[in-house]
Amino acid sequence: MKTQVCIIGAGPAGLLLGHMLRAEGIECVVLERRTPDYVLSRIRAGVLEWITLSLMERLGLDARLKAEGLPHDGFNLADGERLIRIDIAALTGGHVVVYGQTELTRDLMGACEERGLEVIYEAADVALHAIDSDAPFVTFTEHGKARRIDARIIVGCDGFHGPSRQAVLDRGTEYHREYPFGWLGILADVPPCHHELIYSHHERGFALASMRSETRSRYYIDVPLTERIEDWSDDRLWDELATRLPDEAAAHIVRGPAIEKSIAPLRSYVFAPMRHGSLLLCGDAAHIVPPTGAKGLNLAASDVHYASQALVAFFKRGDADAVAGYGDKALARVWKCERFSWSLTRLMHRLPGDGAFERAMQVAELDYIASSEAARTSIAENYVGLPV
Ligand code: FAS
Ligand code: PHB
Repeated sequence: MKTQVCIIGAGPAGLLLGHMLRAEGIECVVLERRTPDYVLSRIRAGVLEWITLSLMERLGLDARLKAEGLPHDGFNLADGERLIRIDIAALTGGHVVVYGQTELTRDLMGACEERGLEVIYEAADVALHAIDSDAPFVTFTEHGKARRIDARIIVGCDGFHGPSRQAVLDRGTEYHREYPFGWLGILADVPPCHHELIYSHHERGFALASMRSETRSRYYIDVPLTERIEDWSDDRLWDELATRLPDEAAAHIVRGPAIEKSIAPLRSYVFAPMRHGSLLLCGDAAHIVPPTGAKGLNLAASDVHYASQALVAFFKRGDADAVAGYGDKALARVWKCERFSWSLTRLMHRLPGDGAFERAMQVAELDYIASSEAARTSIAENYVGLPV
C-alpha cells in the first residue's frame, strides 16, 4: 500500500488526526492493533476542553456531543468539608463539557467510512522503518499475512506502550515522575452526587466525583499501587468515597453496581523532541499526565491541532519547515499542561513521605485559592484549556 501519511493507533489522537487530514484531502491510513470494541471498552477521560470541542466542531462531528454532552461552568476543590468553587465561566468566559472519551471515539469511528478514512484493525507486529528518509514505511501482519505501507510521513498515535516512541527512544530525552499511588475508578449507572465535579483532599486521601451523564457517574479514589482491584468490593469503595467527599456531597451519593472498576497508575512523562525525521509523535505516545487536571485526552487533541496544521502546510504548500517546527510548537503547550496536572496532583494528594510542612503548604495553598480570585483564575484558565 502507498499513502501520504501512515498513522499508528486508532485512539482519539489517531482518529482525530486521520479525520483532520482527510478533510483536507490528504491520503492517510490508520493502523490499530485492537478491535473497535476493545478500543471502545477502555474507560478513560470524561472532560473535554475547548481545543477538543473545536476539532470536533471543525470536523462537523459534534452533533451528538452538542446533544448529549454536559456543559459545565465550574468545578470544585474540597479541602475536608470546605468546598472551593472554581467558576470557570465567570473567570475565563469559557466552559468544559462532560462527555466520555468512549463516546468521542465512537463518534470518530462512526464517521470513518463516510469520510474515506481507512482504519485497519487488528494490525499486528507493527514496525517502523526508514524513519530518517523521505520514504519511510511500516510493516505489519493482518490475519497472519505480511503487509507493508509506504508513506511520506508516519505519525505515532499509539499511546504510551506503542512502537513509535520505542523506535526513537535512544534519540530523545525522557522526563518522568512516577507517583506512588494509582486511581481506583468506578463507573456506575447512578445519578451523580453533585451537579459539578468535586476534587476532594481528605486526610484519608484523594477522591473525585465525576460523571458521564445525569444517570451515569464516575468516581475515583487514590490507592497505594500495592492495592488489588479484587480487594475492593463495590461497598468498600462506596464507603470510602462517602468518607472522603464533603458531607454535603456524600449525603447525595447513590450507590449501585460497578459497570467498570479499575486501578490506573499515575505518571508525568514527556519524551522530547516529538518529531524525528519523517516521524511525528502525538498524544500519549509522546507524553502522559496524571488525570488530576483532566488533560490527557485534551493534550492529544492539542497535538493533533499542531500536527494537522503542519501536515496540511507540508502536503498542500510544500512547506517542509512546518513539519520541522511541529515538535517545538506542540511541546510548548505540553509542558504547560504537564505543569498544571503535576501541580494539581501535588495539591490534592498526600504523597508518602509528606510531613507536617508539606501538609501545611497544601492547606495554605487551598486557603489562598479560596481567598484569591487571581489564584482561582489561574486554575480556571488552565482547566478550561490554554490558548494554542
Ligand atoms: P490511546 O492510548 O488512547 O490510543 C493509542 C492507540 O494505539 C490504542 O488504541 C492502542 O490500541 C493503539 N496501539 C498501541 N500499540 C499499537 C501497535 N503496536 N500497533 C497498532 N496500534 C497500537 N485522560 C483524561 O483526560 N482523563 C482521565 O480520566 C483519564 N483516565 C485514564 C485512565 C487510564 C487507565 C489511561 C490509560 C489513560 C487515562 N487518561 C485520561 C488519558 C487518556 O485519556 C489518554 O490521554 C488518551 O487516551 C490519549 O489518546 P491517544 O494518544 O490516542 O492514546
Ligand atoms: C472522569 O470523569 O473520568 C475524569 C474527570 C476529570 C478528571 C479525571 C477523570 O480530572
